[in-house]
Amino acid sequence: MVPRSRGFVPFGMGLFLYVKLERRLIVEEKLKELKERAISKINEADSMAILEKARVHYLGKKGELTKILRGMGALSAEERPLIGKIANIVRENIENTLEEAKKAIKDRELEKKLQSEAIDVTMPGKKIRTGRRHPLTQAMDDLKKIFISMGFEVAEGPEVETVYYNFDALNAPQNHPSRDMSDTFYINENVILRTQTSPVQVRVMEKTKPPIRIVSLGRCFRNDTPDATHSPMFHQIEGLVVDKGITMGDLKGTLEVFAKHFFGPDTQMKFRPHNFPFTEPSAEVDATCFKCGGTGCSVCKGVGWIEVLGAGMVHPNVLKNCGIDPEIYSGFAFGMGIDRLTMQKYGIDDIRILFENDMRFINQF
Ligand code: 2NL
Repeated sequence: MVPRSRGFVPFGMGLFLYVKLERRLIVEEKLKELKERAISKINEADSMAILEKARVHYLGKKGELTKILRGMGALSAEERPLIGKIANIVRENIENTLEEAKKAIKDRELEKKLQSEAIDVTMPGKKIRTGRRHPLTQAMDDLKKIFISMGFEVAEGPEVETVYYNFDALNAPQNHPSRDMSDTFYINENVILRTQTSPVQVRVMEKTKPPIRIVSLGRCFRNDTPDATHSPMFHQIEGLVVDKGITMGDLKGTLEVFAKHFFGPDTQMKFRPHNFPFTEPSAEVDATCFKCGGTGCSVCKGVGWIEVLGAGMVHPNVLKNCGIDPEIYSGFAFGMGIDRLTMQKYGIDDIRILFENDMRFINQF
């Protein structure tokens, strides 16, 4: 109860009380104003960074709320808890608003992210273009598999060869027509593009003690003018077996097993006498047509047989040239054109299309 004895203490107590009340109201007013400003600022914020800036500005150690509370020193001991309570409520209000704004911004950012990363599952997919093996590669893989299953190893050698490995070592006479410039690509007098895969076998025989059981496959080259049945580049597979006691019977048995695997289990074989410089005796080998089985069709031109390979017993001179004693060892060899077989198998009527890399062609296999 404040005594109001105006006459006794003019202005004294009344003014004092009024000023004190005024100070408290000013602090309260300031707190209220701060709260409103802070809340409206927070509600305007559209990023976490702006929110954090606002938090530091209003509630931080050097922030506006602290500044106002420092002014409380001028208040009396009864007033301070009251203002303290109000200040706490203001702080709580601002903090709650901050939390809500934070959550709203997070939600909005998540929504934005989800929208930008949304996948339209109804959009057409991108076509995956898978490659495929060229029909010649398929044929070579098939051939390798069959001969590997029979105990052969695959040997490789250079496509650029010497005249020695391609002709001399293989017992080709000096005047053999295949040596001619018009039949063979010469790099120089002694170096050529191999015309067969036999030089690979010569190289293996030179450095391997029998038993030898190898096949070699790959590109060969002849100076032919391209047409439907000739290409200056073509593919061969050759096989070679050298051991003690190898006979023509081993050759026939091996080729028969191969033919039944490659052309079908009912395939029959026919040996016709022939002549190669590197084998003696030599033979050309026909198989019953894989298409008609021997009754005659367009693939076998009505005869029921197709010529598939050349073969024979390795000429003693070839063994000698490779450092193998023909009195102790004997061997057989055979050679086959892969391109023609592939063409017959798939009904391809022009060899040149195998080497044009036209995807419309390759995609059919
Ligand atoms: C054919 C005929 C043949 C050989 C290749 C050969 C290899 C050596 C020794 C003896 Cl190292 N012979 N190979 C034998 C006979 C025939 O190929 O018409 N090929 C398409």
